[in-house]
Amino acid sequence: NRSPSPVPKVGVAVFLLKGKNVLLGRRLSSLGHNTFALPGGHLEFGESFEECAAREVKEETGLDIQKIEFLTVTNNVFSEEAKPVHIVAIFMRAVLADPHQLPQNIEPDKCDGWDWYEWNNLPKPLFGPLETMVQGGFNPFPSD
Ligand code: 8DG
Ligand code: MG
Ligand code: MG
Repeated sequence: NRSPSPVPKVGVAVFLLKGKNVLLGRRLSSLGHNTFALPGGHLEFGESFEECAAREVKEETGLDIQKIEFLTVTNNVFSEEAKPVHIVAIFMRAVLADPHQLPQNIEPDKCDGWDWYEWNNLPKPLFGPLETMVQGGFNPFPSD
């Protein structure tokens, strides 16, 4: 039985910012199981990064976002997995279109639930790619 050669994929993850807080959820997927991660998912054919960010946040949390901006990109090779995964991760930031809107856990098979966490007091363990960025001093907030 031939399985196709694995190829890199593109992931888009969103730092949804509210005051000093970011939205995180504990992953229930096998990749990064039980770690806290940003909302996000895989880029679909023909999508812009901004479109993918808005779609994935809506699909996973029900939230509508605005001021969607590109922040950075990282290269993530999960070579320890049973099925190795290689994901080029695009990191965006955004804010709520309606600051009063509350996150819903729309994909309960993939996420334990969404909540706001203070940037200076992030939960543990963070999803690997996010942990690496935080360790490196990355800050998603506008600098002004
Ligand atoms: P989809 O089927 O809805 O398209 O995908 P998904 O099931 O929602 O994908 P995902 O794993 O949540 O996100 C895609 C990839 O993006 C993920 O496997 C690795 C990469 N990624 C990071 N950091 C983060 C993060 O903090 N959150 C999310 N959601 N993905 C991230 O490198
Ligand atoms: Mg996701
Ligand atoms: Mg998704």
